[in-house]
Amino acid sequence: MKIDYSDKKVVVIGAGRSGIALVHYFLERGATVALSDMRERKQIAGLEGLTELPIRLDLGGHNLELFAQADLIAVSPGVPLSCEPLRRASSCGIPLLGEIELAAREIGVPIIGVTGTNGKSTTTSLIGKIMADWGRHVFVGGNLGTPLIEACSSDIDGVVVELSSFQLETIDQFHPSIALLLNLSSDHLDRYPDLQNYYAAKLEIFRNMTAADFVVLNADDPEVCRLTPELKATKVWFSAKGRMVDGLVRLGDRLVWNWAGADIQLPLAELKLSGEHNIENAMAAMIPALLQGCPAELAWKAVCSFRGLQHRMQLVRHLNGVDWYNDSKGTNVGSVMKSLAGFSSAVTLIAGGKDKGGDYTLLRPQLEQKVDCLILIGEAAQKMATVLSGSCEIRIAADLKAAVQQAYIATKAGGTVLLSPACSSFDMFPNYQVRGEEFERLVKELPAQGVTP
Ligand code: UMA
Ligand code: ADP
Repeated sequence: MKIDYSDKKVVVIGAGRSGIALVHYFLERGATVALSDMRERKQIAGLEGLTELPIRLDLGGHNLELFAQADLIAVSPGVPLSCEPLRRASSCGIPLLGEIELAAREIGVPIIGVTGTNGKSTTTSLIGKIMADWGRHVFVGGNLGTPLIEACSSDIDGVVVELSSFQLETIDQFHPSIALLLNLSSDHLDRYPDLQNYYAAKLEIFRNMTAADFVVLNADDPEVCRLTPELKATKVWFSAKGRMVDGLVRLGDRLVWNWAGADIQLPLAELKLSGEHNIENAMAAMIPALLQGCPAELAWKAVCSFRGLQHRMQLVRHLNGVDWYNDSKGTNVGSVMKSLAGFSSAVTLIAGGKDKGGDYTLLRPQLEQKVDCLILIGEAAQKMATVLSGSCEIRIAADLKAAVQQAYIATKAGGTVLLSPACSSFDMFPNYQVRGEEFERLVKELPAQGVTP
């Protein structure tokens, strides 16, 4: 049922996807709405749809007087709670609520929440695909792209939501009936003071879970095991390394559902997604379906018909004997390590972007073994070049176009060019999708045969 906000003055912070969805949500529920963004109007895309609406637009900075008059401040995930205007508002006693929490207060159907450092979008999409093929009408979104608040206006019987640490920071009552924690490694150290704070935000997903709920955990991830000893919900594990846990175990070329005496085995050969990490994602995605009684064959068929998401290890072009891959969503060191694991030699890696404080030295062994040339772009380029010096040939390019041109010249037939940045895109692009699209466009323009572009 819709919550009545008709006597409330709401300030929405951030005019991105979440903020715009929040504006519509609050207007539909009668609130007096203002939208505040630190950027100037000309820097913000997508405001056209708001011009006719009865809202106050407050752009080019955050107005503390406006905040002080609010009954509630609705915060987009990209806006840190530690920023000065929000800290001041909070100290005046004004409630700060995130988009996920606001949505959760109204969503009346069971929620499957997916978090972890890597593999969230793929796993969330896989669960969504299984549920849809099983005939369930589920909302699939969250950090994946469609803000969860949009689920409030949908006629659905379930939710599958990808949750970032940013989104989990502001939850209070949010309560998934099944929560997945895929893995934990370093990320977002440009927002968190240390790894512990980043992990703590991730673990918030379990905050309200009870003995009636399930948590799906990766038995092969030491940090996940270390940080989840005491949870109220029932633990269901997955192990792609064959650990005999209660849950889904990979044994050679089969997955075995080792749960409550079940006799279910699934042939791995049918999986279309490539890479060890996608076996983990497929395993994690199967568990909610199996727990909910979805026929195993139906669920596995849905997983096996999934071809993967854009900007994740996508083959863009085979040109002059060279494979060009777009892995623009490889935005942290851990994900680049997984992506490189799929190659044995002769890789030209294009990396760099906005530094998130990751430990790039972890890439050294793979750079030494399989990367012939590392081409760096963006704000992080110099730092990465310094810490990775000596591991392979390293060049710095002025922009993505120059990087693609250098890769075209440097990579011989039989080799691979991989865009997998280990950084976010926000220094040079609005988001990772635009970075990936630009890469694909540039690659498609390259001439066949060895003509210098
Ligand atoms: N802004 C302010 N004040 C600030 C900081 C930012 O006004 O102090 C403004 C910016 O100027 C900008 C707006 O906030 O106009 C952007 O808000 P946002 O960063 O929350 O972005 P949205 O467009 O609302 O997208 C967010 C998620 N973005 C982030 O968490 C950074 C999207 O995840 C998500 O798809 C979307 O909500 C819907 O749920 C993207 C992402 O990069 C994919 N996520 C990170 C990741 O995956 O690593 C966590
Ligand atoms: P997320 O939504 O968590 O960023 P995605 O499913 O979008 O994850 O995948 C992004 C990138 O992360 C992929 O291109 C791949 O390099 C890497 N990746 C995907 N799944 C995993 C996993 N289970 N473990 C480690 N890395 C992964």
